[in-house]
Amino acid sequence: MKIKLINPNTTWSMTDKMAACARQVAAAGTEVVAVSPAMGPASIESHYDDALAVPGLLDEIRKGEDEGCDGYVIACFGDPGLYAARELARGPVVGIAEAAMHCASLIGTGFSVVTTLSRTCGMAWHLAERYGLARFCRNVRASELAVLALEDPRSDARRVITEACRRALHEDRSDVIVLGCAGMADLCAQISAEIGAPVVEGVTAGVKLVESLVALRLATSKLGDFARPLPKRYDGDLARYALLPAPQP
Ligand code: 5HY
Repeated sequence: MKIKLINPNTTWSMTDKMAACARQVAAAGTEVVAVSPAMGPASIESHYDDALAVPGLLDEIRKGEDEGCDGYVIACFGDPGLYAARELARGPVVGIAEAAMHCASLIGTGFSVVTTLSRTCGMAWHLAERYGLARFCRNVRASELAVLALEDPRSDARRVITEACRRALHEDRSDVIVLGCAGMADLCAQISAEIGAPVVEGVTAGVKLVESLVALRLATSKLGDFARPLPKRYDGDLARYALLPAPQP
């Protein structure tokens, strides 16, 4: 099977890092294709960034449909464009926040999210609510590292994030940690070993969830909200997003 891992920000070093993590857990028969869009924000740390990441993300979904991708992972902890992507894609589409939070809810009584800047904490709480997992979410903590600081060896990111995870276990009554950024994917195993608790990150969780859904021959239902968008005119720079009617089966 072919799973497309889409990093919605345009920082390819982060895309390559998360692709390596994804390929470590992918099954032998699973090809992971990892991309960043040709346009969009270099990092996603606000609602503005989140909105501007979506057109480029949807371009990658549309290309994936032509490339025969079986499923998709949206590798940004805000799960930008998740529902729009589900309308376009035939196969399953999973966001990394959704994947990580669901997995964390299966292995503990409560999780803390450790994310980047404080201003992104509200989004994490919103997603826990949206996915029906707020009762498992004990807290959302910011490391106060900017997303791109995770790409800078001088940021001491692993130590800063590990300390935030340790505090979360002691202060939040959490027994599982969720890493709140795709750029933290490579830190997961080391942090888990250092704090002595399960640490879930959404890139690998997302790949295995999509793999399982495809193996179960489960795809997004097109009977309700996730039906293909209606053909219509889009004006200005968005004109190229007009969709042809779905090919008849
Ligand atoms: C992410 N931003 O996973 C999110 C993390 C965040 O560019 N990739 C990003 O801070 O929301």
